[in-house]
Amino acid sequence: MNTREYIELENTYVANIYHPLEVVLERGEGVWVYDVEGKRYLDCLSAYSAVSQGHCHPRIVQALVEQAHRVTLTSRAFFNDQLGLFAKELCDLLGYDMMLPMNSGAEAVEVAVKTARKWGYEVKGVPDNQAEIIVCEGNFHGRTTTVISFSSEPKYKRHFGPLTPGFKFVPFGDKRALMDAVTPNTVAFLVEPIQGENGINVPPPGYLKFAETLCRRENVLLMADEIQVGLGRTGKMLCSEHDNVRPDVVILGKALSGGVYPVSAVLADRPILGLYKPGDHGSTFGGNPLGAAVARAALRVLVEERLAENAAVQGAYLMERLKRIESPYIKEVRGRGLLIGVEVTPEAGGARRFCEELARRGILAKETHGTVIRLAPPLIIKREQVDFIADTLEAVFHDIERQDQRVREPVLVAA
Ligand code: IF1
Repeated sequence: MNTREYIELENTYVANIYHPLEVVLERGEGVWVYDVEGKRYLDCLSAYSAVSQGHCHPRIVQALVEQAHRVTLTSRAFFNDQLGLFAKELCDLLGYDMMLPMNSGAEAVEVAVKTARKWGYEVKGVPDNQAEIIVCEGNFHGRTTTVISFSSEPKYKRHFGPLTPGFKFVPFGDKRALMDAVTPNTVAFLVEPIQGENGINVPPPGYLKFAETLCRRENVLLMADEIQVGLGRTGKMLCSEHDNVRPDVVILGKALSGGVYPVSAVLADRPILGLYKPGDHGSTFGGNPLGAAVARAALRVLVEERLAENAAVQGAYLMERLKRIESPYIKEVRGRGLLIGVEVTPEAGGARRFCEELARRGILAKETHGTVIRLAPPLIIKREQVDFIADTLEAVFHDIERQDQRVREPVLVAA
């Protein structure tokens, strides 16, 4: 089959929840992915930061295959020989007492919400069913019905009601609004250290530190959604580290498994996760030995290949190169480490057309919120590959400008 036939198949049998670029991928290796026509692309999306270790990393795939020949799923009605080791290695790496393993990011966010409420009632003494969680406008934390209940994006909520109550919105980065939103019933503040989906929005310096101090003073849990920005993506093991902040609750997913298997987790200290008793929560696949073995390998790769450090170095270099591109169509270049957004101006006609031209030239990038080209390549990326990204992006902007100029000029001549 060819590209068109694969696209027709997917459009016929799969619910239409995305607007993909018309590229059909069949193989991935490192920073490269290959389509069914044999064309090679540098993956600048990394499956939304899940494939930070690179596609099909041999050590992670090996862990998957070896474990798959031993046992894949036992349920947690019994212990298994991988989960405890994974939990200790993860907690030791990030400096927390305990973790609760799940599968998707949204499931881990749901656990964080349930944990904050449970802690609020059983420790803080909030009256039952009165718990409030503060979230930011422009947040993205997943697609389950409770999680979209606290989305500020109408499109994510429309026709999915009735929604879950108990959430308050504050503008992202606004210290005053955050302080004013806290009440005696506030149990948590849930925040992305950098907003990914909303356009790679970096908060003002000191905002997260302010939030941490406020939460400590008001006996509110600071919960950081590090699913996209964590695990080396922004140049630190956790994005919160940039602000020298230690959240009470850390939520992980995506690169926790290197994109090889769905693994997510919530980390916290014993006074919080120690509240759980048998039957309070559960999951068929949560904590399964296959995912645990894969995640152990994915974490080893992150640490031993010093991927956070590489993200810091290559990301700074890429940012510097992108900021030097002179184009009337570039409004702003922002981000941290290897999570970079190139926002285009209103005159540029949207980010999609740039992503389509980038794909034609062998760079896969995805637009977010219509005007931002998100660049998030695997953290293993090398200098010459970063130059390929920057060179190609510069050429695309200049070619599209010239093409638009030609379209405009004839009108001037005629007039
Ligand atoms: C989609 C976005 C990115 C996330 C953060 C939780 C989750 C995500 C900060 C939920 C997931 C994915 C989901 C996917 C596209 C992608 C995405 F544009 F939607 F927001 F990355 F920016 N917290 N993000 O980014 O994790 O349940 O998906 O494992 O839903 O379109 P999940």
